[in-house]
Amino acid sequence: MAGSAFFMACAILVLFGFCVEAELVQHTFKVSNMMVRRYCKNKTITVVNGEYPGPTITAHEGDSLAIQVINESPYNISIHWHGIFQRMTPWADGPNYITQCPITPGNSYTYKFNVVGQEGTLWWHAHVSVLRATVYGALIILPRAGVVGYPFPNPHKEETILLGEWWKADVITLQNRALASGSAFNISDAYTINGHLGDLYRCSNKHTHKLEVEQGKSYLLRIINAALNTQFFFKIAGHRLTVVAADASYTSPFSTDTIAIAPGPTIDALLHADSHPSNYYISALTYASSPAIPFDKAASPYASAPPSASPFDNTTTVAVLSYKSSPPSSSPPIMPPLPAFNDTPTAHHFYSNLTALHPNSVPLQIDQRMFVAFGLGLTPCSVNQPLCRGNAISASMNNISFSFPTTVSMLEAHFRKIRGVYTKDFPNRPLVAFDFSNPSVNNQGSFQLTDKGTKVKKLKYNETVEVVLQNTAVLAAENHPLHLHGYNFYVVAQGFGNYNKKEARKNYNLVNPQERNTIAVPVGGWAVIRFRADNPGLWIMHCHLDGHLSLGLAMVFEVGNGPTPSTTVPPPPQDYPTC
Ligand SMILES: *[C@@H]1O[C@H](CO)[C@@H](O)[C@H](O)[C@H]1NC(C)=O
Ligand SMILES: *[C@@H]1O[C@H](CO)[C@@H](O)[C@H](O)[C@H]1NC(C)=O
Ligand SMILES: *[C@@H]1O[C@H](CO)[C@@H](O)[C@H](O)[C@H]1NC(C)=O
Ligand SMILES: *[C@@H]1O[C@H](CO)[C@@H](O)[C@H](O)[C@H]1NC(C)=O
Ligand SMILES: *[C@@H]1O[C@H](CO)[C@@H](O)[C@H](O)[C@H]1NC(C)=O
Ligand SMILES: *[C@@H]1O[C@H](CO)[C@@H](O)[C@H](O)[C@H]1NC(C)=O
Ligand SMILES: *[C@@H]1O[C@H](CO)[C@@H](O)[C@H](O)[C@H]1NC(C)=O
Ligand SMILES: [Cu+2]
Repeated sequence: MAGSAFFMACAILVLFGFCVEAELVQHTFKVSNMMVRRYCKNKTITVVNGEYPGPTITAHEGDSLAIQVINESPYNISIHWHGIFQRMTPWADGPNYITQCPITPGNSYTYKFNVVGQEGTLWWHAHVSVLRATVYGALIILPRAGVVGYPFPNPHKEETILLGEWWKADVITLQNRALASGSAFNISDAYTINGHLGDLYRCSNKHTHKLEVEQGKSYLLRIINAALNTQFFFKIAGHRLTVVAADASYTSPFSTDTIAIAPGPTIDALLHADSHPSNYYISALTYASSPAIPFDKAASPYASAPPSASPFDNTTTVAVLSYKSSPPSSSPPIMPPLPAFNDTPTAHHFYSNLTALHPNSVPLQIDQRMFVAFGLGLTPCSVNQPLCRGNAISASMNNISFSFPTTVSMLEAHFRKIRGVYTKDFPNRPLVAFDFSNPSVNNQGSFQLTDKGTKVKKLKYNETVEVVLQNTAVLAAENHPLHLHGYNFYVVAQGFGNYNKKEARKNYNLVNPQERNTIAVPVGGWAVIRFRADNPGLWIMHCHLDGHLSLGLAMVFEVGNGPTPSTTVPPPPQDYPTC
């Protein structure tokens, strides 16, 4: 009786669009190589469904997704749904050799998962080698239909802005070279907005993204940094932006003229078209956090080359914001004043000033405390690096440079209790403490060498975790965006220098800290994150600068099952790719 009453109510409400069932959102992703033209030259890139950037997935909170990925490319592929919790579907998370083996050429895998308890802008990208350079797209989760809308005035329109990088050379070739020589991945030749280089690059003015607005209306910009290795400053001439969400978590409205965004994060911001009708540049250029470090070759026997300010791509990409009412004009669009490349105060102001829209459930009692020092380092060249001389560049967390397994995914090894794939001894703190953020650590060679391993930190279901993330200055102090799979975490504090518990605690935000899936840890500084391990599975936490992930800047949490069937990881799906 109650059931049919509900049905009746629902049937009536449907007429008014109020009672919408969760839907199944289905897509087919064909991954293949394709020719595109940039810089007046043709180049083969790997894409999804012949689109660059790839297709946008739109769902409502509460929906189920089924995305069949068919690999018609010559490369191994896997796709990660960046920021999706994947509760009870860790098999669909995507990172190569962590939760699955790659989908080999000619094969397919259907990623099935629900989007529950999160809404806003996320994205998807390849999580194998450097294919993420062109295999990416937006994943937008709208509020559950008919329930509550946005916690801000409805915008007139929504626009997705995907920031990316462009290399003239083939990225797989560049990666193979970097691996063989033990050197860093090449910097990009250009930046892109929605796949377009923009007016300022040679031979590119027909390749400029355009955004047309109407005077007096407001627009929701869903900004995604899909670059492999570049943090961006993002600005629009003549306009301020109001940030309303980050990483698909609502924030207190934050007004700014500059957005800083690391690779991985997303920012939702409202743009009010309230300026003089004209044409304005939307611009993105790098935030290059790495300052030059003094170096004493004699005192540093391990380093083969002096560390320096990391080289960076010193170019600017633009799109054009134009008012419908603006009179035709022959003068170029208005350029915003741009921050300096190393403007850390501006980046930090943005990164550290966001707060959650509402007070949230940040854990107050902590079961597991970790202190993780991480950054770059060196490791002796290995036999499969024929072009390497002496030491190869490496990266580590608590001195462990993460090695990916090759024969089985870690999640499958966990599920089937296969031994010898990984060990459960990821250290809770560095074995050797040193003056982590002091640039002179470069003159003390033994801090440069890293160890190797495939180690997890084991967590019991529902334990609360606090991780102090301490950036080191080894080789180069740099802002590293650390991304955790399977969870959002609360960023309770961040700062520069070495973490000092007593000082830092005074400034912990335990009321409304920003909730993120990625934290850009300040250059030469630290950040403190907290989360509750209520999502069983194997979850990688890694630097979202792709070049650092491949050097080993990663570790994995192994989170045990809960007490009930609904908190226990089910067996892998039928079509799960094995090695
Ligand atoms: C370059 O690519 C364009 C399509 O993007 C195509 O029409 C043209 O034939 C290509 N040229 C060469 C030399 O492959
Ligand atoms: C990539 O970087 C290496 C090392 O800096 C350099 O020798 C090479 O020319 C670069 N390759 C390209 C295509 O830019
Ligand atoms: C970057 O390029 C701009 C414009 O070409 C130039 O003014 C600036 O000095 C360059 N900066 C660096 C660090 O190379
Ligand atoms: C905003 O950032 C500045 C540093 O750039 C800091 O001094 C200030 O306390 C921050 N405000 C909030 C509310 O976090
Ligand atoms: C890291 O491990 C390497 C290799 O075992 C060792 O040489 C180095 O001293 C260690 N560094 C630190 C800071 O623990
Ligand atoms: C997990 O912890 C929360 C907070 O202490 C508690 O409310 C919940 O019941 C716990 N869940 C389980 C399954 O233990
Ligand atoms: C592709 O994946 C298969 C299965 O894991 C593996 O055997 C092969 O070596 C991989 N190929 C490359 C180029 O990584
Ligand atoms: Cu990094």
